[in-house]
Amino acid sequence: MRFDIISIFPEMFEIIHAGGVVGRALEKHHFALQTWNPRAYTTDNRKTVDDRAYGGGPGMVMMAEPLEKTLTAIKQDQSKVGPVVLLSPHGRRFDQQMAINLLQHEQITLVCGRYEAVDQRFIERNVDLEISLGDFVLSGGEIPAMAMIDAMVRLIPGVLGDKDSAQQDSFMDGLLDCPHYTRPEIYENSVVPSVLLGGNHAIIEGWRREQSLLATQLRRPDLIEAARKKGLLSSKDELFLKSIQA
Ligand code: 9WO
Repeated sequence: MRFDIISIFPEMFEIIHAGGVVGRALEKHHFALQTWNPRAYTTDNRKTVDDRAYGGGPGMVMMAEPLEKTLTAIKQDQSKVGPVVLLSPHGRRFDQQMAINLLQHEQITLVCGRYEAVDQRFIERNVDLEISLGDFVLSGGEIPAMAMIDAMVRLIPGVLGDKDSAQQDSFMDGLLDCPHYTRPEIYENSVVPSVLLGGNHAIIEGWRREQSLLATQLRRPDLIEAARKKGLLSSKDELFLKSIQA
């Protein structure tokens, strides 16, 4: 997977190199990343990328031309180009399934807007997909772009260890995670559930599944319904859910 990122703040993406799972994956060439600054594709001395909004109102709008010229440069540089994605609150809500689907492409271009907005003509002419991380407004698309990259890179085979990727599978059930504990056994008078100390793996797995179902039913009942529709709940799961209805 290759990510080409259009941003007037390319330095923000240096943090990806800093370490952690994603930094290591980059070092090991599990994916590639290149930033492209629209200021490099301006023609005026001031390298202008924004201008006032037609119709008035506060805030500046990102101009179509520097963004489109940046895209042209990416297309000239890359033999294969996948979808052009704009990070925007208007977009389709990002989730784990979208991360999986987008990973099927060899290349993705992420467009990070700044100022108040992006000229609609750039969006209509060039953007294949608008993606939102949630119903909030930020000052730019860079942080959502990095969040998307993080979510996708974790799914690339070999990036996580075997133990961690098994963990991914439990999220693939569409349920929330069970509670986790580590040493000490007693912390400020609060104990670790005894089932986890017993060493019976079948019983532990059964407890974890129930805890996942319980947390999901309480906090995100919509995910229970979705898992049910996908056939991800066993009859044992259904019996447990019935037992906690009270
Ligand atoms: C801003 C905006 C505000 C209200 C309704 C729709 C909106 N669209 C945009 C927009 O596309 N803004 C550009 C990108 C330029 C200004 C900063 N941008 C942005 C992206 N702010 N917030 C996001 C974002 C992206 C993904 N998930 C959540 C927020």
